[in-house]
Amino acid sequence: MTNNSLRTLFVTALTTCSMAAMAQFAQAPLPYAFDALEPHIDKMTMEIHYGRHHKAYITNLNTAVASKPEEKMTPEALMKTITKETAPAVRNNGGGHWNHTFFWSIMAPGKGGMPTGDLAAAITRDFGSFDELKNKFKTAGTGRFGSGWAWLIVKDKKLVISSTPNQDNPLMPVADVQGAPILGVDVWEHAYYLKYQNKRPDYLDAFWNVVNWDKVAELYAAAMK
Ligand code: MN3
Repeated sequence: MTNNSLRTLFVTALTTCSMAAMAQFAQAPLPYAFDALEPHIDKMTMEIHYGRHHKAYITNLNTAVASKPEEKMTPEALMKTITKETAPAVRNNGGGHWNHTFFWSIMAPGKGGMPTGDLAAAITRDFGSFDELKNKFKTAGTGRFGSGWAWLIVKDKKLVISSTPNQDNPLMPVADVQGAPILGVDVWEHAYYLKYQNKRPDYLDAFWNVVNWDKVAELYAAAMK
């Protein structure tokens, strides 16, 4: 090996180490192609939403927590520390990172349909019917003025629908209603404007076609343990 190639190797190793130390929070690959949720959620929206919005939350979060204890936390542990006193950059970008990672995971191509098993039984028990859950979830999403999220959560072993402003979520002690999220939808305009413009209700109707009920059922089971 020449001196030059040794030197290149050494510099590469150093750069890799310092990058890893800086970038505590990282973006997992999208679990499907950008166009996989078409026609319900369009390719360009997914490219911009995942590639720019979500990515920017992570970049800004890493800057906000650099050399702070929060840097070592898991995203979920970080959410559980968010109070009114938390720096807005940590609350907003931390929430942005957790929320979007969650959102990508509860959608998938070729999904939709009806929940099954224990989850379906719990929906009937707590809402009367799946249609009633959908009505209440849509009301939470359309009723959130400005930007935010609608959620289906497990709270005290029951299913509850709630919504949060901005990038808050039900894991945060600052949320009005706290619980374990098992389903959520982004109602920021960046999530739907290219395809649906101002028609947020149409986007919320289309969302059901891409819900990954297998994943939601898994989250439900974990939350009930
Ligand atoms: Mn978003």
